[in-house]
Amino acid sequence: MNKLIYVLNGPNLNRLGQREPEIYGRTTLAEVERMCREAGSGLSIEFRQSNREYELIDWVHEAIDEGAAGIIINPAAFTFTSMAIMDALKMFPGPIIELHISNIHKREPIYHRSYVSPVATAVIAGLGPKGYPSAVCAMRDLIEG
Ligand code: DHK
Repeated sequence: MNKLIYVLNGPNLNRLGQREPEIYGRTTLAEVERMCREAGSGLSIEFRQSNREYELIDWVHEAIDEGAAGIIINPAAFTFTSMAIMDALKMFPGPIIELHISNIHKREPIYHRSYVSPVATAVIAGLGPKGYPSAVCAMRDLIEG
């Protein structure tokens, strides 16, 4: 049975490609999903996006209940606001990769303190949309050792 990983995306990422292209690029979320599935051949990938905080929390719980091997999460703006998402991720037994398209540490101070980084195995930021397939490859190494 293929190892299962969840790729979760937070608010406004459904607008990827149109939204602030100077920061996030012109690649759409559908294209990002395609890149993840290519990089993740041999893995089962659940690729989701929501603008609702509770839905992202429910999907972390689902990943726990489904025995997922790993979670890749771009919490977007919830990165800097959500203790609830942090608490949900704390319960996940496998590796967690926090992902940002932009280098949040190079941006305004409001983007510098992440609630997710303290519970993440690793953080990828600033590689643009290509950060997603990189995260999938890194996750494969973490779960296949
Ligand atoms: C995406 C967002 O929506 C912002 O709120 C974050 C993140 C950065 C990204 O770079 O992927 O700050």
